[in-house]
Formats: sequence, structure tokens, C-alpha cells
Amino acid sequence: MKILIVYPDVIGKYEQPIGLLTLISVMKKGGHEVCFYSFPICSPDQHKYQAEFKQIITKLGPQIVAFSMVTHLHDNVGMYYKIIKKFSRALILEGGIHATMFPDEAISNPDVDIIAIGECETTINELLIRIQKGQQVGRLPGYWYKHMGQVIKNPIGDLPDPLDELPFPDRSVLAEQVSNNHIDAFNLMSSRGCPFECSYCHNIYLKDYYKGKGKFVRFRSPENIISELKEIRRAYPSIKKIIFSDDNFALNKKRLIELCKKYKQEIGFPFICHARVENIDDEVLCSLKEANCVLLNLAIETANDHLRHNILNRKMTKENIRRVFRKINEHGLRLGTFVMLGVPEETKKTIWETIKFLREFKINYYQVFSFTPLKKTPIYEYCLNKGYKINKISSRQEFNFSFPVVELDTISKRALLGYLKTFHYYVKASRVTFPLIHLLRMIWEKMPNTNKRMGKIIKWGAINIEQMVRISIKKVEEPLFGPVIKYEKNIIN
Ligand code: B12
Ligand code: SF4
Repeated sequence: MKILIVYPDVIGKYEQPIGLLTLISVMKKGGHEVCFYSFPICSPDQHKYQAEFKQIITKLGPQIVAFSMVTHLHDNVGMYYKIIKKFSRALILEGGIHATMFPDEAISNPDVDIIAIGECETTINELLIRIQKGQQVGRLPGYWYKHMGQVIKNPIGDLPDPLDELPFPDRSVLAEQVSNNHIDAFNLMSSRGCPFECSYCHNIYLKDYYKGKGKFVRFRSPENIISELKEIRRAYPSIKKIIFSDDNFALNKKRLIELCKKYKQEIGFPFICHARVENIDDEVLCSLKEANCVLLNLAIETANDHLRHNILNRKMTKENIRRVFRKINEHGLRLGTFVMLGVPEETKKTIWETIKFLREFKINYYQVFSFTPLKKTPIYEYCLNKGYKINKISSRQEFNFSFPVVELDTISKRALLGYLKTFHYYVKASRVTFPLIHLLRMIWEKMPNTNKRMGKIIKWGAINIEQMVRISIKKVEEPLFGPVIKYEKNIIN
């Protein structure tokens, strides 16, 4: 059967949706003809992509057009669904995290025929066979579909386990982006699921949803991961950097140490990974460094213990984080972190606590986000109970989590915006530039209240101040993969 997989890409045709690529491998193994189309959904020239899409649909004539979607993009694909319905007889199948978390919303779109809930590698080919034979979807777990004006809802299916039995993601659909150097590092997932219960994360909902459907946290074996890496090296010689996109790469210490040992001997490419502070100790750091980890990301979200413990439900202490961050600096490992500003009960004081804390360390990479609660998470409910107004995501900045969407009673949206815009400078710039940064922050806070002409002058002033501050931090900024340890060795396949 001919299937067109559509992936709306945010940043412009070079994202790597590992789950979807695994599913493509499964479909191809099932003997189906699978085509892949991704387009930059946030780019302003959607007319151009819609015309291109119409051409593909009419030329290819797929029986199924399958979309993979996150919630934030859901409202943007309507026109693409209309094109399918107008110019073909293909069924529309929607899967991904949005359909999984909000199935009622996903299936309520009149153009959507079937939705897939959860990880569905073990059932997708059965679905395709039934459709190919003109049969009903029936009682196939993990799928909801429309039949005679009614929505038939099947329960969620079992989680794939062991993960080693899954095929490797089909990266051949990214070959063009690799050859034109838009992709120079590959993402790889070595585990699925997370045992923690941060109040703002979708995992807490999924863990409950999947109860009775198998182990939520699953690990691939080091041998299986190394095989995938070897395949990458064989098929894509230009790729020499790896990003492990697991929620917590260090969750299973024994596996991590074993994997690092093998990785060092057989692969050696510089890599980036994410972990939790609780899982880091000297042994783990030595293993990561030896294996050529060039950046270890540990999210702190905030330096304030009350906010982290009681609002975000992340139980590590500031002292613990300090101890681990110092160790990382001592081991000479590059350190990355993630911070959220504007969580409930955030104040200017707690923001300053986070700034001061981060200034204690050599942080090589970090990102700061504006707190944006996801529906169906405990913190979303908390905000509603507190009576906070949560604005719908409508602008590009809100979509990128860089603009406040929640109206708190502890800090105004304008003040928060000022800190979001200048946080990076406060953390990185020399202290002597602080008066300039304060001024810049004040400009961001006041900007919308000024008239147009005044606004232009102020904006001009802000750009110049920003330039001056930037000069003072240029010296410490580094590329993501930073200075890498030499990895060209005689590695035997
Ligand atoms: C790696 C990652 C990325 C990568 C790759 C994105 C991707 N789509 O895979 C990058 C960096 C590009 C990225 C970007 C973004 N991400 Co992201 N990302 C993740 C992360 C950490 C892992 C994703 C993953 O591989 N999961 C494991 C696989 C097995 O699951 P899966 O991807 O859901 O796929 C399975 C099923 O859903 C299903 N499936 C998926 N697609 C389809 C399609 C069909 C037709 C079918 C039948 C089935 C199906 O089968 C797959 C295999 O089992 C998750 C958090 C997490 N741990 O899940 C966040 C997450 C998915 N990202 C999120 C967000 C918000 C974003 C961005 C919007 C951020 C931004 N503002 O730019 C963009 C959107 C990008 C996009 N175009 O979709 C949110 C989504 C929340 C939501 N409710 O929608 C998550 C859940 C993080 C979070 N907790 O907030 N992300
Ligand atoms: S540690 Fe990360 S993935 Fe796990 S629950 Fe918390 S935010 Fe989610």
C-alpha cells in the first residue's frame, strides 16, 4: 500500500522525529511503499507549500496520508487536510503526541478518519493490512476511527518491549538534508519513558495512561545502540556527531557505564546527552568524559528550592545541584542547563536567585524558556485552580516558549518579559555591564506603552545597548559541540 507520511517541521526541514522514523522502518518492513514529506509549518509562505503538497498528493495518489503532530502545530494543518480531501480519496491518519494526549480533540476534526494513540510499532502494519483489504479497523488496540458517523474508540495498545526488537529509525528520508549539510549530527534514542513526575511534564499523564500496558521505562541494550551507530557511520560518513535525545541518558547507571565503554572503543564520535542531577556521580562523569561526551545537559528549571520542590515536583535540592555542577566543572566536562521563568509563585527575587546561582559555574550552553503549561498536566490544573489566566498560544514567540502566557499574581507579564529578554546577559555578561542590562530590561518592560515614534527611538537605543553588552560576552560563547576530543581512531567494524 502507498502511504504518504507528513511531518510538519518547525525549524525548517531538518528536524529528526525519531519515533516517526522508526515507524517508517516498520511500515517498509511490512512491504509498504512509504513516502515522506516535511515542510516548515511556521514559515509565512504556506501558500507555496500548500501548492507543492497538492502536486505531491495528485502525483503520488497515496491511499493513506499519515500526519505526525505535536499539540502546538495542530491548528496549523487544517488547510493540508482540506487539500487531501479535495484532491484525493486518501484516508487521513493522525498520530503522535497530540493524538495520544488529546484523542478527542484530534478525532473531532471532520477531515481526520483514523487516529493512532501511543507507540504503535507493533500494530501499525496490522492497521495497514486491514485498510488494504477494505476491512474495518475493528478492535485493533491503539486506534480510534469513524464508522457510520460514529467514533469507535479502542483502548491503548501495549508498549513495545523489548526495544531491541524494533528496527532502527529510517534515516534515509533525511538523506537530502544530510547531503546539503543541514543535518550534521544525528539524534538517537536509547530508551523510552521516564520514572519521574515533574508537574509540568506530559510523562506523568502518559505513565498513568499506559498502566497495565507494559513497562513504561524501557532501555535498549548497549549492543543494540552500538549497532545502530555503526549503521549510521556506514551509511552516512559525513555524520560524526551524535545527540542522545533520551529524557534521562544516565537513568540506568550500569547500562550507561557499559555503553560508554563500548562507545569509546567502537564509535568515539563526540556526543551530547541529557540527564537528571540525581543520576550523576564521579563514576558516571568519568565514563561520559572518556566516551567523548562534549555536553551534558541537566535541567534545573529554577534555583529556588520551594518552586522546584513544591510547584514543579522536582525533588533535587539546590545544594545537590551545586555539588553536581561543581563536579562537572572540575571534571572539565562541558555543562548545559535549562531554566524556566514565570512558574507559579515566581518573583523577581526568585529570578535573581537563579541568575546568581548560574553565575557560580562555567555553563557552556543553556536555554531559558517562559513557563507554558501543557493541558492534562498537574501544573495546568494548579494554574486554573489559582485562577491564573492562561492565554492561548497564538504568536511565534509564545510557540517558542519565549513569551509569557500565564498571568501570575506574583510578577507582571511585562516584568517577566524584561527578564526573559535579558536573562542571558545577566548570566553571561561581566558584572560591570549590569547597569546597561538593567536599562535594557526596563526598555523591554515599558516598550508597548510608548507611542510609535518614541517606540522606534527606544528600539534603536535598545539594539545599541544590546550590542555593547554582547561584546562583553562574545569571548565565552561556544558552538554546541564545542571543542571536541579527537575521535579519529582506528576503529574496526
Ligand atoms: C526529541 C524531541 C524533539 C525533537 C524531535 C521531534 C519529534 N517530533 O520527534 C525536536 C528537537 C525536533 C523537537 C521539537 C519540538 N518539540 Co519536542 N520532544 C522531543 C522528545 C524529547 C522526544 C520525542 C520522542 O522521540 N519520543 C519517543 C517516541 C517513541 O515517541 P513519539 O515521538 O511520540 O512517536 C511515537 C508515537 O507518538 C507514534 N507516532 C508518532 N507519529 C506518528 C504518526 C502516525 C501516522 C502514527 C500512526 C503514529 C505516530 O508512534 C511513534 C513510535 O512509537 C519529546 C519528549 C518525550 N520524551 O517524548 C518532546 C516533545 C514531543 N516535544 C514537544 C514540543 C512542544 C516540541 C516543539 C513544539 C518545541 C518548539 N516550540 O519548537 C517542537 C515541535 C517539533 C515538531 N515539528 O513536531 C512536546 C510536545 C507536547 C505536546 N503535547 O504536543 C514534548 C512532548 C516535550 C514536552 N514534554 O513538552 N522535539
Ligand atoms: S525528568 Fe524530564 S522527562 Fe522526566 S518527568 Fe521530569 S521533565 Fe518529564
